[in-house]
Amino acid sequence: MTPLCITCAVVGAELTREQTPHLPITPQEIALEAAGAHRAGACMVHLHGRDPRTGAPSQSSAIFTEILEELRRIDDQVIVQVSTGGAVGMSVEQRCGSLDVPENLRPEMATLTCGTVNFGDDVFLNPLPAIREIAGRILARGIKPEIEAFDAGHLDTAKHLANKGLLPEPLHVDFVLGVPGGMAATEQNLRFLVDSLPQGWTWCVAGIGRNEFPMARLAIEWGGHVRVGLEDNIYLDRGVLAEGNAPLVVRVAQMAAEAGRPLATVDEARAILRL
Ligand code: KMH
Ligand code: ZN
Repeated sequence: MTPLCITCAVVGAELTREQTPHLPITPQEIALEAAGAHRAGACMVHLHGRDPRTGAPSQSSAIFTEILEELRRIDDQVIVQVSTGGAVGMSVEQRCGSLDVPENLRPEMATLTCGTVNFGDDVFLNPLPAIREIAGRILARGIKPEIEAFDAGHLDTAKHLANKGLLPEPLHVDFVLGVPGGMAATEQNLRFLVDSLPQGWTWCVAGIGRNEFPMARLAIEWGGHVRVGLEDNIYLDRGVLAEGNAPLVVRVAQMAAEAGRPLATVDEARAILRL
């Protein structure tokens, strides 16, 4: 069985300290959470930035540089994937600040959302010209994109861009299911999406909120990969807050062990994801 790649989305853009006191905010806190997630079994971390004074989401290259400097000081192994989604309302220029870090800190992956989606009461805007622009910036830096698909049409857009030669195959896709306004986190929907993938593409699923562990279970059984983390879900059990990211990773690692699926090391993940 292919080893399981666990990605940990440690901070996100929307979560607040009012929702959970375990949210990391400063570059040091974010780096510590990322390293802890790696120790718990994740091979990759998905990173957003936060303004350390206010906690507001930030894609500033200075903040990403600080996070990555600190992370590399304590963990020089974990695969780094930066967000180019940022937060709703950010411009393409702002969102891509995460890509502009010194070369020695350059991430191996960056997200590329392939379509617009309602996002609660907001709209996460990703028109085609923006997708092409962000894709170009990711590829120009030799970074591998992870396609973020919040809906079925986003996968079709990724295929369209690949067919036009604007995205190199095989791609890696993260199905983000259960965002209010996006595609629901159901077994039927995930089956449809996985069956719609082109040959050789790899996939992972991020179930939002209470969908996190049920979706993880399906991915473990079906040979896909899993994203967990406070960005997507803050609860370990009903009403029980996860005391950081590591407990969420440990839960998925336990599920994988029960299913007889080994966890991917960072080197195995690099081979599986073709980094
Ligand atoms: N914060 C969401 C609006 C990504 O990281 O690429 C977008 C997001 C996707 O989190
Ligand atoms: Zn994100």
